Amino acid sequence: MKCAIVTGTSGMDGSILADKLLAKGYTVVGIDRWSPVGISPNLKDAIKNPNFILESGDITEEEFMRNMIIKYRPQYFYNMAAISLVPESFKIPMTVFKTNLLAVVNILECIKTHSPYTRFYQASTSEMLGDNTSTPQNTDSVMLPNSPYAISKLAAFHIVRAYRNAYGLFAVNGMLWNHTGERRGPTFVTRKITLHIVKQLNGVTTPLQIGNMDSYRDWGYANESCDAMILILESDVPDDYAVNTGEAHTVREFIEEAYRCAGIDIVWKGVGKDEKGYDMNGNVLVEVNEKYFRPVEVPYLKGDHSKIEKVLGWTPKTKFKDLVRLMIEADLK
Ligand code: F7E
Repeated sequence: MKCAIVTGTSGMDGSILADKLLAKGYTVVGIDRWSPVGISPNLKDAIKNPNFILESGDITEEEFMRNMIIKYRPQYFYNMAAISLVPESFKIPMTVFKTNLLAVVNILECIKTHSPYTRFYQASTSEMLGDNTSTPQNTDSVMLPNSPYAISKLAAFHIVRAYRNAYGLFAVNGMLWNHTGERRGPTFVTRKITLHIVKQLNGVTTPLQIGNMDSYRDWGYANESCDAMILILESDVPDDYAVNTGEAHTVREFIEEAYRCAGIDIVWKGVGKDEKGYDMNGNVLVEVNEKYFRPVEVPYLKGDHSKIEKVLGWTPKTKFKDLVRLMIEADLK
């Protein structure tokens, strides 16, 4: 029976991957830190499956990870665990480098020494592009990372390539542009918006507090992004791929579309930190709050997925408006 280790298994991508791999008949070893609030609702289906094994531990613990690799010697290893909230990375940069980079080096070392046939997938990110606003972007674009998160991920990207080239490991990077869906964590902007709108529909009167609305993101549907990850790790030749939709929209557009799905047209008034979004009756629904501005911003992300389309046959299917709608509908439920 095929076995896959998935770190960060409680998160959006980790849990979707677990579900998809279990559906393919694999044994899935999900690794995540122990949580005082118990098992994540994202794992509600996986946990019922006898082929799912939940191991609690921290990927920064070298010996724990070595033991996991020796114990299971999996065919596949998906490294989805990371400190992934960009503004947070400015507050705890040392922890970010430990988790997003040093843990990757340790896992690769363990695979090289104890299980060289394990295929390793690294969750890489468009955030590495940073200040590079030329589009469309892919894995060959100039990387100008501008946050501890992005810098740690770029170093990890290169260490994966180096281990592939130096030791012949099947170690690959899936560079994903923003992706979201029903399981997105509530601190990321898309889910923060949809959850707040649903609260407002249920009577909450506090406005949505938002930061910079003018950055562009290329948002794909996480369910489809995870299909791409599996294709990348199960392909014939190890290589790095860019996964995105090739369309960019602003945070402002996401807000407008999400309210539209809830039957509300937003009217903007004011500028900069004084800007507010109103409904047709003059009620304030959205308010800019400087607290959510970042020390530096990644202004424009729009990807090129022609390589994965050509080599592995992956294409994005869910369009921006449908993605926003499915998130609102899921949160309404
Ligand atoms: O921000 C702006 C914010 O936190 C998107 C992670 O998965 O994708 C994600 O990184 C944009 C930024 O995602 C708020 O300034 C405005 O311009 O949802 P986000 P992100 O930083 O793009 C990449 C590919 C990753 O790899 C990351 O791990 O929205 N924004 N107001 C806000 N963002 C947040 N979080 N909260 C706000 O209130």
